[in-house]
Amino acid sequence: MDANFEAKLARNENIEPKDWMPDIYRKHLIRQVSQHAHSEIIGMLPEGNWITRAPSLRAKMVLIAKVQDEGGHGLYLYTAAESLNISREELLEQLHTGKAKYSSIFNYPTLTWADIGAIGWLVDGAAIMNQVMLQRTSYGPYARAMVRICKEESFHQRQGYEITCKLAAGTKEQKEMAQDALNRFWWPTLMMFGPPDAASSNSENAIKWKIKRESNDQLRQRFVNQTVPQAELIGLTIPDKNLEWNEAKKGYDFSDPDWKEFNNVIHGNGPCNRERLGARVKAHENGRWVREAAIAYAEKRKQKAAAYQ
Ligand code: BYC
Repeated sequence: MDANFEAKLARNENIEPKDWMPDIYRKHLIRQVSQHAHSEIIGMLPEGNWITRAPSLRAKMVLIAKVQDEGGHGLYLYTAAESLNISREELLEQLHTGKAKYSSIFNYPTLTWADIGAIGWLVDGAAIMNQVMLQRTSYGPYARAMVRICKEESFHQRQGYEITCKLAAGTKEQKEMAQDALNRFWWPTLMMFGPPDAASSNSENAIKWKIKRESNDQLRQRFVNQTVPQAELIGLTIPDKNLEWNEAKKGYDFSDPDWKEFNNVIHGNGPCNRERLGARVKAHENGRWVREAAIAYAEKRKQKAAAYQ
């Protein structure tokens, strides 16, 4: 272990791409940052399904902007991952062959417009909870990418909460739709934070190297504490009979999600895993001519520039 690497971590300074770093630190980051990048672009799919069915022009414009932001987040994160000495092609190959994971949450279907509200409110809400700490992660390019991503995610969370508020204040059927979306997305959202600390194989190194600043359980607890009052304010009910304020810990007690279901989903057997990966591979194939044309154009410009020298 290089003393300079340890000293930088101890001083809370960022590790930069040209700095020496242990190979396991590099590999750990490639795994996490690429999983994060994949989540952003796979995350475009369930919401993208609703662009053509958004209930107003305003809702459509906002949703298009949000889905486009997710594409941008993917781009920053792939670039951060590439700075760890792995190519974009390799990263995408890992996604397309099922070798690399992406967030479990995107393997659930979006059945109604209320699900778009639930995704923004809960899923982006959970994503920010995790990503605020990642602004202080030890790897410089990842930390800097997170600053901009967090700003955009907070807009996403608000657009989702706005949709849910409107439905909750609407007709009886609209309120039921919002409640149904909350019932279906609550447990998968809690799973987004990863397995319980005791079962989190990567946490020890992640905390030691200041990649993660807080544990899966700490962030999950904070998310529950923040979200319960938001549900109560608009008359929706969190679907957990064991949910109860615990004055001693100044937080809610709540039930565990079904960790067996989580393990199934992250191993490729969730309700939409095959559909999502199929759509991604198809989009990649359909974009082949664009990539080839862009490379050919760049090559031509290089030749032209050389001719003038
Ligand atoms: N889904 O040791 P652990 C978003 C895997 S989306 C799938 O605790 P770690 C958005 C984990 O990879 C937000 N897999 O792992 C976009 C590991 O397997 P491997 C995406 C999961 O890394 C569009 C194993 O389980 N955010 O922003 O310490 C629209 C054991 O876990 C999950 C990120 O990716 C999961 N939920 O902690 C809307 C944030 N959880 O790799 C929103 C960056 C665990 O050893 N990532 N696994 O085979 C992280 O912060 C961490 O990687 C995690 C897991 C908290 C997710």
